Amino acid sequence: MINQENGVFPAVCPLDCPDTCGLLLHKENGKIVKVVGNPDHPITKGAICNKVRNMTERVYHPERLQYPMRRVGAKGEGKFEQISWDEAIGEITSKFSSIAETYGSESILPYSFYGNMGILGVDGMDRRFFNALGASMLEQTICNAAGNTGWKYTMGANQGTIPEDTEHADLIIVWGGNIVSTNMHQVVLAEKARKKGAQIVVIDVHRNRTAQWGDWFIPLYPGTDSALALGVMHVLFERGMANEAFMQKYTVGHEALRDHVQSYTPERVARITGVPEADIVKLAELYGKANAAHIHIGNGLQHHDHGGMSVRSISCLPAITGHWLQRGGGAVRTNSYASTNSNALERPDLRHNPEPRVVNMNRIGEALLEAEQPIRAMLVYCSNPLVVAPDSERVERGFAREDLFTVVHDLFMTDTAKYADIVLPAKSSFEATDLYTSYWHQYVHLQEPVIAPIGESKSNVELFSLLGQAMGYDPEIFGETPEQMIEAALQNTDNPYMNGVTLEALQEQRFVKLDMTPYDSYLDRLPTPSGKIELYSETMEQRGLPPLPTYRTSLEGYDGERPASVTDEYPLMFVSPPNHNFLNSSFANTQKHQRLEKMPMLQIHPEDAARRNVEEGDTVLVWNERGQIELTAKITEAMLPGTVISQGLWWDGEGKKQRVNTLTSNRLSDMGNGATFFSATVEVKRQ
Ligand SMILES: Nc1nc2c(c(=O)[nH]1)N[C@H]1C(S)=C(S)[C@@H](COP(=O)(O)OP(=O)(O)OC[C@H]3O[C@@H](n4cnc5c(=O)[nH]c(N)nc54)[C@H](O)[C@@H]3O)O[C@H]1N2
Ligand SMILES: Nc1nc2c(c(=O)[nH]1)N[C@H]1C(S)=C(S)[C@@H](COP(=O)(O)OP(=O)(O)OC[C@H]3O[C@@H](n4cnc5c(=O)[nH]c(N)nc54)[C@H](O)[C@@H]3O)O[C@H]1N2
Ligand code: SF4
Ligand SMILES: [Mo]
Repeated sequence: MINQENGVFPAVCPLDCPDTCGLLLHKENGKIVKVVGNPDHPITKGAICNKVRNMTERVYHPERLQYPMRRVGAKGEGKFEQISWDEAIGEITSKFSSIAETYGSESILPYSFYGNMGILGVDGMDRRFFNALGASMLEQTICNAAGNTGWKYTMGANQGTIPEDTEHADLIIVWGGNIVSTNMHQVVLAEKARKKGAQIVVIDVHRNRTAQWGDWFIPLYPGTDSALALGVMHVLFERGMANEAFMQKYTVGHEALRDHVQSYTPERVARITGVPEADIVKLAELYGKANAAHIHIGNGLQHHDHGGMSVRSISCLPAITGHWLQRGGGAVRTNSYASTNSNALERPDLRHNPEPRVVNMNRIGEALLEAEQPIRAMLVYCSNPLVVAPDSERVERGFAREDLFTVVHDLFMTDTAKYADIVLPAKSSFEATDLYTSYWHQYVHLQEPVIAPIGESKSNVELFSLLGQAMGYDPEIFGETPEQMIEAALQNTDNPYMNGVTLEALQEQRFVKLDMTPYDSYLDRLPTPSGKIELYSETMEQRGLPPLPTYRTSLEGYDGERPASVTDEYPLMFVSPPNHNFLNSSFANTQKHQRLEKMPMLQIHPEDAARRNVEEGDTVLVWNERGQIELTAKITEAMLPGTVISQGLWWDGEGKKQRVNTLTSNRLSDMGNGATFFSATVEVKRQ
């Protein structure tokens, strides 16, 4: 493909998005001129989002990094000089070696996430390198750790309704997810259900694009979802809408749950959530009377102090009504039916220190500034921590440490890369070979290079192969080709869903469907300790968590029951979810995507604005004890009074202070050591 100047070539979207679309790249004179959805892909069906339709803006952006560079200015200043790959690899390996020798290998830390979802590059050759080096390990819990852990207490594994079935649902509840922007093919499937009469309910803290599309929007206070779920359960039990036969056969703990939810009366739940009593009853009636209700549990509601419990509570609902038994009924948080052989890919056996120090990625600022055993070197790839990690002022102070040796591998000079000692240019996914699974649908994809690398850029696999070989590690392990790695990844996975997914099949078909045979008996052998849906979880009890779904307030500094009563100093709840045209902080530097989002804004309720003399379009200062940013006020009744919203992970850019994570906390969630981005409080004033 790479050598063909013209034609249409298969590809896969590499972004951290559940849809993992099949793409077709149109090439003219050796350049990609158009990116479209593959019409033959059963989920994509030819439709892709605006972000990726404009992917050529990113791939051929004039500011793409072309060659390795060494810092010549101060950290953060962004001044670099060109060096060769040989020099870069030599400098990195000699620094890493001397740091490991003097201070121990665990003073070196990788920092990565899923800027490119290719498994070989982020869960493959990179891991081999850090394992062989004996580096500290990064706990990668910035995205969905809290909610996934909460779900697993109830259901055992991150497996729920399969996407295609949801078109058969007669009620779809989108709970804390902005699927119009973040999971567009679920919207397509829900539209099919809607044509057959399904109703769409959206439960969110603001009237996002999805709420505007749905039939009924229920706004609530941030972090109060457990209370709402418990209120619904109260009504279901009280009005005889619980499915006794289902609960007997498939669940444990339903008697205890029935007693427990008696105290969550609609009156009490209304006070906690801001949802009127009548609406709580109406929601429960809708849910209880539906035949096949599907709940899409988004990522947003779990970015809270008690986000794990929110997902845990909601995941109990379909077990009370038995919607699981109907096609399309049930719920989904994320789907991990696919898996690969991680031992073969990551080679944990290469470690001399099998239990290394673990650093939580949400606390990277604190770790850099305060770790007892200082972090002396970092290699950042597929992530932009200065923008995406919480408490970003602290992260920035950490990266500014003069005695820290930092390498950043990226396509662009991000806010993070400006703090690097060595910056390395990364290939885009269309320039490399890699393997992609989806965390929502059932197709596994292969990407092979469609265009030649831009400048001297290298893929993650190439970078870590070079580093491993320069360190003198086993040339067989560090010399493996991507194809050899894929074969290893697909062998002995012990996962029956992976039957038939082979390199040959992928090379021939580009994407291969999982073998979904085991899904038919999914409910009969859940991987929970009891083998059933656990409404009461002894594991949670043993871990000091409430064994039954229980509401706890999510607001910083406040331990009462009513979230509207936040502190006097910071009275507004601040929620900062992603926007439509960026993918986390990716695309925040492409002009086309920027223009579509206009500018970083603060959505504020008219009551809260009036109290502060804030008018539409004003520049406002938003601050708390962690720092301050400037945003443009947008006055709207999209949320309940007391909540303010800023969408999108903008970079700071020239002289601007606009990163929302300046204001977010690095506290960890109740479960899974996850991020608590949306449990922040702030004050606002006119500039
Ligand atoms: N366009 C676009 N698509 C993306 C991304 C992107 O940045 N842009 N990011 C990708 C990634 S990495 C992820 S994890 C997913 C995330 O996508 P989603 O699962 O949709 O999650 P979020 O967009 O983080 O949040 C969804 C909604 O939850 C709301 N919310 C916040 N707090 C609460 C709460 O306490 N209760 C309730 N009910 N709602 C709450 C937010 O306001 C937001 O409207 O999207 C992926 N897709
Ligand atoms: N306030 C707030 N903060 C959030 C969120 C939120 O909703 N609100 N969302 C959180 C969530 S859910 C997530 S998942 C995280 C996401 O955080 P990140 O995973 O850090 O996501 P991105 O901002 O997209 O940064 C990815 C970087 O990888 C680079 N990259 C892309 N491809 C490659 C490659 O092949 N090789 C290398 N070396 N680099 C590559 C991109 O250019 C980009 O700079 O952010 C979290 N932060
Ligand atoms: S970002 Fe999501 S919706 Fe857009 S092309 Fe990629 S996988 Fe598809
Ligand atoms: Mo995420």
